[in-house]
Amino acid sequence: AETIYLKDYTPFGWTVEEVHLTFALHPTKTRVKSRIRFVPNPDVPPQEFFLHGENLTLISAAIDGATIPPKITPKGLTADVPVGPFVWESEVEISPETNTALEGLYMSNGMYCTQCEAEGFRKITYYPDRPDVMSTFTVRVEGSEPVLLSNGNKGDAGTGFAEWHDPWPKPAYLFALVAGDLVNHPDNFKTQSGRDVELNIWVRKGDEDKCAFGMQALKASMTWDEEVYGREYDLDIFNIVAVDDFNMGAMENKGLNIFNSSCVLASPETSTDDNFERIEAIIAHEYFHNWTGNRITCRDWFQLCLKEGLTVYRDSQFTSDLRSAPVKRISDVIDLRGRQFREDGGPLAHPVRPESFVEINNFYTATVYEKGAEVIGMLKRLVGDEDYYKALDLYFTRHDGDAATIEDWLNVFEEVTGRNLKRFKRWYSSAGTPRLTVTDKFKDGRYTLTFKQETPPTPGQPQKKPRVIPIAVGLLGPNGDEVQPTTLLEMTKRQQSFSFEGLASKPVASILRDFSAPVVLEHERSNAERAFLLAHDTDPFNKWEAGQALRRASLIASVTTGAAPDTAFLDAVVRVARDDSLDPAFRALVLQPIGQDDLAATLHAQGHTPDPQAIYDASETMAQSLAQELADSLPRLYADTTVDGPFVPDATGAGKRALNGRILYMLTRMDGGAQARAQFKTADNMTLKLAALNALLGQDTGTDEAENFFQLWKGDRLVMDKWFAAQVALAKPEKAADVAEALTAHPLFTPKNPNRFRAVFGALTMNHAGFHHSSGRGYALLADWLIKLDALNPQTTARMCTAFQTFARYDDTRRSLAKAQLTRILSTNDLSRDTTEMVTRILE
Ligand code: HT7
Ligand code: ZN
Repeated sequence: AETIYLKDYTPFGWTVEEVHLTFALHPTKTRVKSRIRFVPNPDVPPQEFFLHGENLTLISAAIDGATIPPKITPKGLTADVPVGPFVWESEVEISPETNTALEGLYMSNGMYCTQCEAEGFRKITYYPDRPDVMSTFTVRVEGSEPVLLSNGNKGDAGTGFAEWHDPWPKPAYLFALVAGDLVNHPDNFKTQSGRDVELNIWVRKGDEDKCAFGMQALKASMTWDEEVYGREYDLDIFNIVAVDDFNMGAMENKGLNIFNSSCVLASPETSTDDNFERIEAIIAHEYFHNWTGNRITCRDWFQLCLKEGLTVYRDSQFTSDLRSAPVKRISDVIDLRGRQFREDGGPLAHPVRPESFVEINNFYTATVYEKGAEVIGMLKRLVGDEDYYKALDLYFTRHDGDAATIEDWLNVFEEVTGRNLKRFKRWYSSAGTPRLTVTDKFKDGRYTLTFKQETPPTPGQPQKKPRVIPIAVGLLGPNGDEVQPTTLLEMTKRQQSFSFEGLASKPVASILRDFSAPVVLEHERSNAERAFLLAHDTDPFNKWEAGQALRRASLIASVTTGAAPDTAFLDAVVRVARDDSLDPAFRALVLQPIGQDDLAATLHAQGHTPDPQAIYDASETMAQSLAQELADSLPRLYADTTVDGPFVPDATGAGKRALNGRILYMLTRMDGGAQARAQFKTADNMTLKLAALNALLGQDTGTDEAENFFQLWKGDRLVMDKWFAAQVALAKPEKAADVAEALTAHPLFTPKNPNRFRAVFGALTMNHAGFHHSSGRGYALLADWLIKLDALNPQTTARMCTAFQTFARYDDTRRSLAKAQLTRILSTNDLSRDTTEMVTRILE
């Protein structure tokens, strides 16, 4: 397969002035007619006229009204075209019903829908399917479905047809069409300049009662973007559609966002607090793309972080403003370490702006999204809030309507601040997570911190240059008072010292406050100091981080030396758990176990070969010890998590329920499950019900409750995903693969629905000791199913292959078992380009 390089970028030889499309819908014989006006681009040397097109049956093609015979290639077509402007017309036939890849036009539960990002439009019609070709679209949809939708504003409509016009030039990846027997949850919004916008969430009949929260989130997002970024919505209508079969979370098509139903439908009975928060964030994310992605798009797919990093950054600001900023920051860092650091430390590491790819779908990664957002957070920290918003204003005015690059983005910051960002730009070009080591010295009232940065080699990048690292630091005096409030140190060299003067005694430094840079901080310090920070740090992130450091040190000692859980850790955490003055959400985060995969990464970085079973055993012992230490307080703490009144999915209630989950988990270890069974019976919302079921399953019990849950919810596909996932995620390591395999035989299991497939196999891969069981059963089962899935849906298959990305860190037995499965996948006939690229990179 061909590798595409950033350095080879060349603009398209024509501009596209107008696109007219007509769809005559049919499950297996949809006809798509296009009429497109091309005008030669005078700035580009002449090139062969090439239009992308895949899996299309060409019915006819014409230029300026005269039929032509184009030359069809596996990737598209070429044709002889006039020297000046011309009108291209074509008609193609496609088969949505048999399109199981969920890319292009496909069917989900009888409804037509599209997914065009990144390169799906070429499966709909012949077109220059690249993000730097932008045009206005007029679309006519013909079909017997009651609801016929496309991008932009409404045009004529009548029986069996609807027309849509999108006045904003857009790349083809933002095209969308939906047709089906849908019902809407309507609302409206008045923008800050007084424009009335019709809002709709379209769902299948029966889901109408699950739209109110999403609509509220949409309106909150629209208001927030006006208030914080001065960005207003720009069409008369904004439609959201919920689709069951979808490869990712959601898609920001202009004026017609399409959502995985799991990312928009919510009700207290069927959705957890985590679901509500995620839905709110994804609705905001897709809405925010209207400016960061749609009005200003990407020149090419190498610039993906331009829209994704910025939009993730914006949605994290939104969640911080609406909910709790510290809780959001801590949760984001847990996620970053779990997914992005994992990627950055292994064979799939790539820069935030990659320089080459085979299949772009494989680069919708935690590095592009989450590290991309971290880079923007660092930039904002370095230039300050005022200049950040000035730079953003300039970005929006200067590049509105453009297909832009990271250079364009950094230029506006350079212009506004007068800074030279050449070194900072390394965050975009260099892969890998920097390790930041710190030592300190105190003499004559002067406290000196010396930092060293080093980034381990990553594929294709053996040597690393130093990066600009913003390090937020505060100092605490011996009595716990803050003697130096948060100051930003700007590290630019490999090694650099910073001093603080006039201190009465040696302070305790709180370093990398608010996780001011995506680095691994290596700071040798005593457990007493960590416990001190957990008790006194004024920075909520570092307060939590101190507890993590204690817990991590104790677990590593248990795994490597068999040591019992550290009493300094147990005492400190027990104090936090009992401290009613602290936010329950924060206490829940302190009580949350460290992921076993994360511990394996730490062990590996420290030169050990991680043993998944030993990590599991140490984690279990730790959890048991914590439950025992807290045993006397558990009933009281449990009672305090009661939330009176009807369920409200806000941060306050969610925080209490998160703590409920942690306490109940411990209580179940002590009372044989009595409280969890009672909670399971009486809970009136999914958060409490699932917490109870999880607590029971975690103790290898709860069979009756699982059956009861199934009987109650077997008609609700999103709740059933939870049921599938919980059983696999919480199975004992030696049973996990068997449980997963048994569930694949369940009548409700289907690999065709990505949510269901991920429920079972995502859960298996997240059951660290289960997936990496020394029998190799986890590896073999996943490989069996990835091979089956690849024939249906390459995108989701390739994404799920990432479960194997850490295989090289384990012992010889596991390594060779995993390698054998990867090799087996790679040798499959007709393996997709997506999966081939992924497995090849993992094996390199
Ligand atoms: N921009 C979108 C990314 C995307 C996607 C979404 C659904 C299905 C397939 C997809 N390929 C790429 C989603 C986002 O980041 O907002
Ligand atoms: Zn996005």
